[in-house]
Amino acid sequence: MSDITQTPAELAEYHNLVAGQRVMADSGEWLDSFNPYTGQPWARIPRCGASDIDSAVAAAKAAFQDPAWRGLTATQRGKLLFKVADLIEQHSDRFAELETQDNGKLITETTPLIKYLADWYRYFGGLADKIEGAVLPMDKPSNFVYTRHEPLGVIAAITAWNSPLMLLTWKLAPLLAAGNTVVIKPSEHASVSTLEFVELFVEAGFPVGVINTVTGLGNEAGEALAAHPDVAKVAFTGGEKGGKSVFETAAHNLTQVSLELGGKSANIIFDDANLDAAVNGAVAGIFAATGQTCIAGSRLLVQKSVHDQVVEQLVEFASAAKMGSPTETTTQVGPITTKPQYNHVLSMIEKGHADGATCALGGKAADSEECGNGWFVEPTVFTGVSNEMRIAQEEVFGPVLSVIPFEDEADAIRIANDSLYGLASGIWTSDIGRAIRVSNAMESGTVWVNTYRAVSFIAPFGGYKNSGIGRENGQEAIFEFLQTKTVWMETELKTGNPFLMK
Ligand code: TXE
Repeated sequence: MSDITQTPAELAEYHNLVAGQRVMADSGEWLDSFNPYTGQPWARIPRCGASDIDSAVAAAKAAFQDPAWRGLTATQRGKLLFKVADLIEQHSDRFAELETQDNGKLITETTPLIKYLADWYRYFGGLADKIEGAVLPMDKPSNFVYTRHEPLGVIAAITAWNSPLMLLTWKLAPLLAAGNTVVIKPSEHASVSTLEFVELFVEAGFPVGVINTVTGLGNEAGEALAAHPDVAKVAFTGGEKGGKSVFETAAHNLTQVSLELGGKSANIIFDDANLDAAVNGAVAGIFAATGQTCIAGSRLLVQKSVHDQVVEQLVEFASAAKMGSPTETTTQVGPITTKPQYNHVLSMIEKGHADGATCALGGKAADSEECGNGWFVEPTVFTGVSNEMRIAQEEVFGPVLSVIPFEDEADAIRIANDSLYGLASGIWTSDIGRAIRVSNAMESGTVWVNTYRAVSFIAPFGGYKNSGIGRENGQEAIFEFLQTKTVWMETELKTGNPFLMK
């Protein structure tokens, strides 16, 4: 990402949506958006600053108070979300192509993934009018007391580059169902799909100002948004560093936060597992999406008795993975999305070597003809990794696997939980008792048994420990964007001692 003010005419030009208008940055400045396969800029997006954020938040605040939105029933909000779902299905191929061009994720993954997002809008659209308060069985018989769940106000949705529309949807569907308005700040590395996506909400009939976007750098647009006093909550997906910064910034205004951060997930293969399925799951965990997922199973814990067999199968499988253009349907491993991330992945590989791990596969940048001018790193497997090494403790966010041997169940649990992170874990075993015991012992928000990298609108998702705060997906996700009001009514008017608590 380079910041530029003059742009060649052939770059596609995208604008933000603020108060129903398409706008550029007040400064007139732009940022290039790169295609990771060509290594070249293909579009440009506005580089917003504090004044742009002020306008977008003001629009969202006005919309929150406007009867055009505030006056809708939950059922009506739900129907708007159903329309969005239909529009997503109609246009999903377009968004899949945009996202693949902008962040290099395989078209074979973006195509079904974007279509699947429609289900999030149907699920939360349906949930909108099922959020019920309660009449409380009071201990004070003359009081009639009930609760209501009310929206928070303006939400700042700050998203990452690895799956822009999915990460956005995990926030947008519940927050809109709950009746909030939003200012979206997509990643500066992959904003384009979001800027087109919000058009669907305009077409579906969402009132002006309910959905706004601001593009720009994290330490400019992102920070100004998190610091804005009229933002009620920041819903963030990104790295630990950005997440901590948002948390600190938001604290000044006591703004609420939910954070979906990184991980160093343990994928554990026991010797009683179906090894073909387990190796398949290990590949899915680390080489799918070129390892650029928060749930990457980047630590593969393998029981010593099957270690060599697993490593052999794994290396054979991964070495056959086809790298190439993300738009080709036969490609299995695409480019790294950004140049800084590419450099980071290579630097982590250096740390693996320096700390004494054995490189069993890959271990360097890939520059074959199929890789074009893209930022490619070979699928990499380190063996002989101990859990203290930096490649076992720090998030790589790339196709780099650390294989760590273990003795027995207790040893596996100890190593798996010896991490600052706790987003997800995987367990491969055919022993049901072990599956339950180890699942219970995992310090992670998600545990997959005999599967990996599965998500759904129905299933809560979020991190233990440094992997985050709050939950996305599932019914509880809507409560991230609601606050409870308690209403007290006295049914027998009386006067008493006003100096005592009633
Ligand atoms: O993410 P950032 P980056 C991890 C991965 C990667 C690292 C950095 O390990 O190497 O994070 O990636 C905005 N105030 N993940 O730099 O910076 C930013 O503009 C407000 C994990 O791309 O966290 C973008 O919109 N906003 C991850 C968003 O935060 C700020 C996905 C995420 O950017 C900000 C991607 C600030 N101070 C990377 N700083 C996951 N959990 O899936 C940044 N932003």
